[in-house]
Amino acid sequence: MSLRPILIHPDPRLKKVCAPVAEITPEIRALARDMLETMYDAPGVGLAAPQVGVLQRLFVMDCVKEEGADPRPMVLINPEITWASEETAAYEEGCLSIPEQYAEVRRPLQVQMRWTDLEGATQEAAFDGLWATCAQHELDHLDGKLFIDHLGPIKRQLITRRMVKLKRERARAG
Ligand code: K2U
Ligand code: ZN
Repeated sequence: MSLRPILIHPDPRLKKVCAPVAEITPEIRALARDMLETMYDAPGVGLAAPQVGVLQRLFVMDCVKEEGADPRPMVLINPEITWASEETAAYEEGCLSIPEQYAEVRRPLQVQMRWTDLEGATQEAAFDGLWATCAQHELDHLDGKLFIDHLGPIKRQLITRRMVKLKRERARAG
C-alpha cells in the first residue's frame, strides 16, 4: 500500500482519453488499493487513475459521509453509464487535481452504470445524490474531462491561471 502523488491541472495526462483495462493483473489490484488509500488520505470521495498518472479506465469512490457509518469502497473498472435521468441536479464540485477551487456543475440526478469489479465480475447499479455526481465526475476524468470543462471560458481560465501560479509556487518551494 502506498500513497500516489496526485497530478495537478494543467497536466496533459489529465486531458487524455484513457485506455480500457485489458486484464485485471496484480498491478491493477495494487493500483486500486493505492488509489483508495490516496483518496481517503486526501480526503476525497472519489479518485480516477489518470489523476495518479495511470491512463487506464478505472476509478475508485466511497461517498459514505455519515460519521461512524461503515465505509463503502468501490472499484469500477471499464465503467460505462447505461442510463441517465432527464432530471438534473447542481452540485458545488471540487477536484483533487484542482485544489481549493469549487464551482457549480449540473449533471443528471441519477445514473445507471455497468462496470467490471476487481474479481472480474460484471456489476450494474443505480446511483443518485453524491454517488451519482461523483461517478460522473470520475467517468469524466477517464475521458480527459475536468469539472471546469463544464464551466464558461472565463471561469475556466481564471481557475487554470490560479493552478499555474500554484504549481509555480510549489516548484519553487521544492
Ligand atoms: O475526482 C476527484 O478529484 C475527487 C473528487 C470527487 C468529487 C468531486 C465533486 C463532487 C463529488 C465528488 C473529490 O472527492 S473532491 C472533494 C469532495 C469531497 C466531498 C464532496 C465533494 C468534493
Ligand atoms: Zn476530479
